Amino acid sequence: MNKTAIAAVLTDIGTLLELKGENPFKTRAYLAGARIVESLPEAELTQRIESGTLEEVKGIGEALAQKITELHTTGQLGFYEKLKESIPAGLIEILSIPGIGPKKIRALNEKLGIDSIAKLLQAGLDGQIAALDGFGEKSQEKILEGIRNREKYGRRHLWFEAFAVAEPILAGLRALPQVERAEHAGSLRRKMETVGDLDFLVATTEPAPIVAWFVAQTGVKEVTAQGETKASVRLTSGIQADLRLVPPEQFVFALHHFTGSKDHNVAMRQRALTQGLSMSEWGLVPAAGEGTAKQKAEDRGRMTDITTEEQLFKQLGLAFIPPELREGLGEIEVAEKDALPRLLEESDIRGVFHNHTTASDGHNTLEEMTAAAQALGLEYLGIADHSKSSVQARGLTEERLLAQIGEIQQLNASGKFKCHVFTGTECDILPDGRLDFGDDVRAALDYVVVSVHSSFRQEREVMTKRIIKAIESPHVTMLGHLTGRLLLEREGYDVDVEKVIDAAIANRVIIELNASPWRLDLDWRHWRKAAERGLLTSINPDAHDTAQLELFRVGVGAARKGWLTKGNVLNTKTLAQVKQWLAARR
Ligand code: DGT
Ligand code: CA
Ligand code: CA
Ligand code: ZN
Repeated sequence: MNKTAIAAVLTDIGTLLELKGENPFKTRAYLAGARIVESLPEAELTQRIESGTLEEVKGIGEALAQKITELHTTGQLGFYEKLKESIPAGLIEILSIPGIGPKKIRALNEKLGIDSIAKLLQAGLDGQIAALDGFGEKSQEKILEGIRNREKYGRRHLWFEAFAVAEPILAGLRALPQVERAEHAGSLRRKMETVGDLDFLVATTEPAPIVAWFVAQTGVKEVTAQGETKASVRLTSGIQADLRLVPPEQFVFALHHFTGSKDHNVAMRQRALTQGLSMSEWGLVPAAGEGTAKQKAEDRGRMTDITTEEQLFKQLGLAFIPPELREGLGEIEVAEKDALPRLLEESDIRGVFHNHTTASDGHNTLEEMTAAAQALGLEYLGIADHSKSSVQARGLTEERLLAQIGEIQQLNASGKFKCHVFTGTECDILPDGRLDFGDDVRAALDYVVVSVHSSFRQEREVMTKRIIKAIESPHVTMLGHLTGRLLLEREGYDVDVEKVIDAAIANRVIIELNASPWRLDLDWRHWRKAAERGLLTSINPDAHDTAQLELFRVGVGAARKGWLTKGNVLNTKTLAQVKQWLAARR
């Protein structure tokens, strides 16, 4: 099990213990342990487990070290399984509803006997929840909305979490001697922000042992289908995974087909037909009733030469279409003219803005964050801790911010790190559109992110005006998470995105692409058009610890889906260029 999966289990244990009403210290130890595991480099974790030195890490005691080791080596944990069995399944299911945590579930269970989502819904509709001590009308509505959202979003998963589950499975497949080629397909390969199920595709002449491995691997909870050339399993993470096995000469056609999207596939088939070809997961063959027998034979000969997707697209007169663009949104027409953009790549990113430290709600200090950014090879790191109105996030007062500016200037001057640190803030946009810090304070910073963190339920017009007012203020560099959505959890605020984009372009303000896998905000669907109209973005990890700095990679995936190129993204500039750009903007 990799560190992300281990951290997820530890977090789960913390939550379940809280649900059982265990000692809060115990609960917190697991949550802290999860954060520590997440922040350790993967290689260090492995090395420490192998050498038995995990307990030397601050915050990891003997019991925790044993559990992490068991998870890492076996992919399972007896303690965790027993814990889950000891709690009614209905209560665990309620945990998946946003807006209701373990403490509240316990209270509802004790006072109203609620032990299932159905009973929870009924109690909410009857107004019983609102009447309880410590709940009220608002939290009842939040719970009901959570239940409705859960139905709406179904059982989808964040791309990032699905990817963490899929990577080791793909590696496992590739390590099997019978496997000639193996790839991810489906929405995971297309980097959709959420994923319904995992799709794996394998080229082989000997499928049986591969199917046997797939259904028996650690992490399989249930085998839902098993045949000679395909299998489906449900994993302990709740994710469903499909495996398909094809002969090597069919692989590229199957890979294209199962990568999708459906809309892209439909358009590709139509295009093939206009050329007298029938395209499917099996291959590309002359359409029935077209051409002479001789021609068909020749075509067939030609098709077997196709072993890569590049060749497949070329055969249909198209430039290679990267998987991220295969959404049936006009990519085929552009590929026909060989006019697809050269998409942004992870290696284009030279620094990251919008990151938090322990000064507000981050988990690592300024120096730790800088060291981590440098270790990632980044030339610069932009700090942006919260502003004073975000009290729950320990937002900085003017005085604390000025002190932080001094600290950062000192760090830069000390030459301790090659990575340059930019001073900044994530300044709250107050409900009336004014900013939490005044002009003079903002002017003292290298850059300013402005974000909405309160009064989410304002009317569309009020919210739109509020954000535009902030954009029009002096000393504002970029707008943070434009819609405030939390994927699979909460819709964004009601806001006229197009109008906000217009205002940003007019005022030369950047709209960030928040790379947090829970946000990916602004959504990729807006970017192609916005960038064409001149909007600049910045891929911002919004990191709250050192490990999250690397989330810029997830943002690059979303940017690629939005057809963005290096030129559309501020943080592809060199340090010298960024300094110049920021100076010119002030
Ligand atoms: P997901 O799993 O809901 O996030 O989305 P996908 O795109 O991974 O969909 P999935 O797993 O149902 O199927 C994988 C790909 O297989 C899909 O993107 C396109 C292809 N495919 C599946 N069913 C059909 C179909 O009925 N028609 C066509 N043209 N393609 C299909
Ligand atoms: Ca899928
Ligand atoms: Ca599937
Ligand atoms: Zn924020």
